[in-house]
Amino acid sequence: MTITERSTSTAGSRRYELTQWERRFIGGHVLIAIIALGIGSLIGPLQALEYSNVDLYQYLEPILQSYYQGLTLHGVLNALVWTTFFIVGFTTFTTIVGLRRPLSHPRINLAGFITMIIGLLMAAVPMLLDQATVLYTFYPPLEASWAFYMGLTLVVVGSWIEGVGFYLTLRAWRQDNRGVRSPFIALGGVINAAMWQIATLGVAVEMLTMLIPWSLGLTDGTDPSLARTYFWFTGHPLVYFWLLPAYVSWYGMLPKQAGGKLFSDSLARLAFWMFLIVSVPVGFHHQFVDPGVPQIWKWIHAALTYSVFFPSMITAFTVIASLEYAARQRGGSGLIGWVRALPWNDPSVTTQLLAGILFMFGGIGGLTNASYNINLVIHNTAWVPGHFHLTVATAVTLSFIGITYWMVPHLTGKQLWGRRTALVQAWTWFVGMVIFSNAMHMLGLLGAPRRTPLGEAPYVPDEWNGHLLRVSIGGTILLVSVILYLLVMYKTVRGPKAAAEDVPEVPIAESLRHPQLTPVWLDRFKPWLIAAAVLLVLAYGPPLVDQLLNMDYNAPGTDFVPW
Ligand code: HAS
Ligand code: CU
Repeated sequence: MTITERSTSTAGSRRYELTQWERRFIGGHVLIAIIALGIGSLIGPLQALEYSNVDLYQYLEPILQSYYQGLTLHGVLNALVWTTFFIVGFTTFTTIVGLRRPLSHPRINLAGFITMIIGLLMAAVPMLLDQATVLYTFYPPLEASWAFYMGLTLVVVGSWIEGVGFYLTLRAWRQDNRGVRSPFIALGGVINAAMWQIATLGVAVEMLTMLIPWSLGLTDGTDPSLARTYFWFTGHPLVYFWLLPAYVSWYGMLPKQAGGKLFSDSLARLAFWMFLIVSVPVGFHHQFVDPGVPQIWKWIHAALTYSVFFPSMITAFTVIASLEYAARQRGGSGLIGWVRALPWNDPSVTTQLLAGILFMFGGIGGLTNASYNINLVIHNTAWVPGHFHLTVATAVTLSFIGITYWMVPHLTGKQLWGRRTALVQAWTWFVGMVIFSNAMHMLGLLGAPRRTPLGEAPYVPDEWNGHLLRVSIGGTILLVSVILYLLVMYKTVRGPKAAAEDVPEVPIAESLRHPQLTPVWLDRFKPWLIAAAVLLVLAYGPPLVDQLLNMDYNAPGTDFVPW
């Protein structure tokens, strides 16, 4: 095989300079994301403090009517809005910079972005008016205003449209670069967009055939069991839609920031393709206790869940190998001692390393959840938010924060303000989350329910009290961390233009072996899309047909949280 100069792939010397429009377009996504994270995270401590009986909600009326309205805003803004807007913005960035060419159809992407903003505004109004206090999973028979459902649907449709724009851009690049492996950071983003388009079919059907007609009064009742199946069809792959952009950074950027190379381009691609095929057919691991789903299908989805563990193990191996390579290049030595040689003084690196470390524990908790019999112990307890604050709220969110530490200065032509403040931000997040999530896991094991204002609960035994207090302490430390983050971003954006050499470059890691040596089958969509479709039909076809044949729209809606 001859490796041409043109095919230097993931890195290469030629850089792409973003146009002013591209900077503003990507920056617009990131700005909305950070505002959502800011508001959503400031609400978090209200819940955490409530656990030790400090009820700040009473002072916030009439802005927030209840614990549940606060919890809904916290979940929707952080888990849905911050993530989706950041991911679409970041994927626009990695597509353009990875392929070193502009979007092929920028109007398509612009239309997608505008659709997302309209959707966000539509969903925000009823949430703020307490007309959509249904939590971020919006399970019926809890009923929200039609505008909430329609708004969220538009956010998803907008992200689909932008996904089409990414795909068309990659296709145009491929037509001009036949036989050349697609640059990893661009390919990874497009695979994630494709996975998202398949995954969101579930929630799209739920919205269009159930929730929207129901909230408009066109149907009298609803079928909560069927709605949950549709929701988790999307809800589980949603967590990988959040995770994969962090993986793009861990594989394709972090090694460069640490002074090394990507250990294996092939393994990186393999992990992404595996996520494409096994992310979706596992949703029943959220429904182990649901009556309408036959036992055998729960078992099949549990088994498939273990297969989605593998790409994360591949990631742990490959990313840590890349980091070790980097650390040894920097003079690190020893079996574990090399870790100290990593650039811990770079806030963008430190955030992502700390995110990875906590993800190891999040992953172990995930496997615990997936194990059918153990799930019966922890389901619907505080253990579950303990798990997802290590995963989405740390592995993902802290990594995205780390990305903004170079990306926001890069987009605005500024220098990062307050490097030390940013480092304190990273460590306070880590420490706060260790305390918070450990206490939540413990509470879960002791039987404390999730989504419950435990400060008011009359049944709290003494043995929970220490953990409840630790939830509040951890939540307060996290509040400090969020405020520091917002301060760093604000000061950076408001700071003066920096000299070109002070503006961070885009870190794109070279692969240790030439990417052209990566097998062709790891660069082709078709076989993986076919495999994804086949597995999906096998894992969801029969149980879904069964549920559809037995569906009954007989549950009336309710607008309060009944537990
Ligand atoms: Fe989960 C519930 C199973 C991963 C998010 N999960 C949730 C919920 C959320 C969530 C939000 O089976 C709650 C939903 C709700 O509201 O009801 N989860 C898993 C499994 C995994 C997993 C098997 N979850 C995630 C990720 C999430 C996420 C990722 C967000 C981004 N989860 C479940 C189950 C439930 C569940 C059940 C239902 C529970 C119930 O009963 O309700 C796996 O994918 C985890 C695999 C991960 C690993 C870790 C690999 C480690 C790596 C780190 C490398 C280290 C580095 C740093 C780079 C095996 C890759 C090195 C640093 C140095 C200094 C060297
Ligand atoms: Cu899941």
